Amino acid sequence: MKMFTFAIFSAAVFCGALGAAWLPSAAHPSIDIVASNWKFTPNTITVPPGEPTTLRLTSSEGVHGFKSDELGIRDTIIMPNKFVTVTFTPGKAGTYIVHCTIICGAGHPNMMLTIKVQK
Ligand SMILES: [Cu+2]
Repeated sequence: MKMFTFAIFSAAVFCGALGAAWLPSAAHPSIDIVASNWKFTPNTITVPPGEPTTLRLTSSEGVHGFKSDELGIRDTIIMPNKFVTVTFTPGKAGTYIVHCTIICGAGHPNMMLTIKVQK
């Protein structure tokens, strides 16, 4: 009986490991970014080129905006305590600066997120 239980357990562990290895989306979890007055947290992220990346944006303070023509990120409004999701596929490796698109106060000109596209 003990042998039998062990066999089932082993099979479950083996299948679990195999399942994880075959899940392609596990390699690219979405990245949470919190906007506030006047910064994005984190303020720098690194994403791989040529693969879809999903950002989950929210605000803990104020209404902010997000957009990058270079990276193909559509104009997005970030509202307090709501999540908005954007998915984009960066083409070229490099460092991109994404500025807040809404005039949100004194610190607005310096409100930016750095997106590093690299392998
Ligand atoms: Cu802002």
